Amino acid sequence: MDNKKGLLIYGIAILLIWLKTYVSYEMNFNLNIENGKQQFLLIFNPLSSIVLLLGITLLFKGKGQKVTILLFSFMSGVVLFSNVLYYRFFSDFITIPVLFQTGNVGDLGGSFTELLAFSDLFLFTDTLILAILMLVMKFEPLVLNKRQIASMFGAALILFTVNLGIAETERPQLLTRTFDREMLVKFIGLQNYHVYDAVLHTKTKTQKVFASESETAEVQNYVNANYKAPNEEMFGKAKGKNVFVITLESTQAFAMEEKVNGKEVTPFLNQLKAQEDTYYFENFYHQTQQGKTSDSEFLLDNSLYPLPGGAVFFTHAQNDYNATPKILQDSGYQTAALHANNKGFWNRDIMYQSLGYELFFDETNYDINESNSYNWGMKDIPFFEQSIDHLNNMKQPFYTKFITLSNHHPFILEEEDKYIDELNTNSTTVNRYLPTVRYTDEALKVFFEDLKKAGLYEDSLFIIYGDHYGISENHNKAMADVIGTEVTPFESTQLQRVPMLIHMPGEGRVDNIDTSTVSGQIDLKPTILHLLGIETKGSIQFGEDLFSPERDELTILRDGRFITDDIVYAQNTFYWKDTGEPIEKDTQKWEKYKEVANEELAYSDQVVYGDLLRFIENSPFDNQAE
Ligand code: GP9
Ligand code: MN
Repeated sequence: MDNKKGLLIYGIAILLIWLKTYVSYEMNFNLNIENGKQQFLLIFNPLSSIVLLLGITLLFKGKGQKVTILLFSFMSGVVLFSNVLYYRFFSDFITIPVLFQTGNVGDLGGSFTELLAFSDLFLFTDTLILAILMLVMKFEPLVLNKRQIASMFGAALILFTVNLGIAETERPQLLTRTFDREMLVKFIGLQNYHVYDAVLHTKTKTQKVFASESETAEVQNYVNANYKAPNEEMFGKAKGKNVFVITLESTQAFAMEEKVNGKEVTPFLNQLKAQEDTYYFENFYHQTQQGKTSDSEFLLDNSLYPLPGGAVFFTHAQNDYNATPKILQDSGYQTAALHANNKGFWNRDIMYQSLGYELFFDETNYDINESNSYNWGMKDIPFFEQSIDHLNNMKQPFYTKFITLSNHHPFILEEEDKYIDELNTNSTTVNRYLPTVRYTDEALKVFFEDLKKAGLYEDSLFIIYGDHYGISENHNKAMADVIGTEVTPFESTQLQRVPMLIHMPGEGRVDNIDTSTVSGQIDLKPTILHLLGIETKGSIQFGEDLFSPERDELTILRDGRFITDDIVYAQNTFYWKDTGEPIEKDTQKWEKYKEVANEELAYSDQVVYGDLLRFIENSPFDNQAE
């Protein structure tokens, strides 16, 4: 039988759907194409899914083939159309969970007709053209043998592999890290993104189905046994105060000790640290994994560990949480997150709702232009300056979280923002790092001055901490020059310390507080709540109040490394903390901590995977902070 006409129709179908998808990307979404490779990916990415879908139509014979070709072309229009509408309203792409979330898509209802545009008809023209062509050309369904059909699927797989391969050169670990919907759509295409989202969603759902209430009791027993009572003098010390949590992008603690040509890298933080009304915790570690900033936010607000792989902000945003902002909202606080970036990044727009942030000031709430943005976007100084207006409009007391951005890899600055010189090692990343840290330090200084002017400084609690490392292990050689010693697994672990300051203007110092306690981001939630006079006993959390006199000197990093007051455990080796030397014998004393660390991480993962907090009906915090 002559397949020519049929093949022609298939060819036209591929071209039309491809063209429609690409034109729609350009017309309807703001995908921030940064270079030629990204442009190529955008053009190329619809192809693999189109070939796959049309491959499926080949499994049908006769009329069925005709119908499925038209159906798939129409369905691809529906997928595009739904996303276009959603995007016009939310500037984001649809995820499966939001489809079931009434508060989100439900909002669309009223303005549905207003969101329609005449040009949307274009999304269905390919179906119309194909239908007409089939009639006019008297389309004869293709009759192919199994091998030919299989090769169509093979082609789809090859196309996708090539697509992903190129995308990974642009952003490594694109699928495992899952950080940004916009990036996923831009790099692997809208249809593939939906498949990816569906797989992720199904995996999460299945794990949840098998979780039970009895597991919750087990975890509850574990955390109850580890609960540490607050320091009596610190409990409630910040009651009723406004809270400012400031996340310092990529800032490691070592930077605070550095000087470049005689100039401090963090003069403002250093001066703040030296004040009577500031507590500086010098052995405070970040505990983030692939979710980077979002992992630090997860630790901060939940006192749960982030996940060993992927970003929990993406994978488990639908869980029930008993997060700090939610607890504080229940206690009469207004809560807000402020971050001048795309709100879908790290799935923040969705996750923040689960965590109880009433407001999210994202890039659309800031006046961002060429003169006040560089590198990743809005610079920290204008970000803080413009945040004052938002704060002025908030109801007090408030809980606010600020996420800075300027000190982000690749650490580039405009000339006017360089307060100190670059270093001179063999790594440009390391060389540029300290001047960008210095810039953010300046931004903090400006922020504090502005807060004073706005009358928002005095009656406040400030929590300032670094989110994660800025310099990865790839730069160990250059880092050895900076810290003056070889970066062994021990040193590398110690480099995971990030700044951590608690500042309460005008509050005198409480004696006998051990600020050298081994600690981490997991400890933030009970610390903050206790300072605000809210008891956390009985709640599921893995951290311990930083001020508690009963603290265990053990901090567990997400990858299984741990630190006590005497030792560091990294790469299967115990190291003495004071000398950094490996401990050669008599390590039994420390072995048990390996199990403790694994047990604790496993319990925390169980809470997240099983969505166990949904089994706890009444938050133990209800109505506590009068
Ligand atoms: C993006 C910012 C940086 O909004 O928080 O994220 P990171 O790459 O550090 O995780
Ligand atoms: Mn970060």
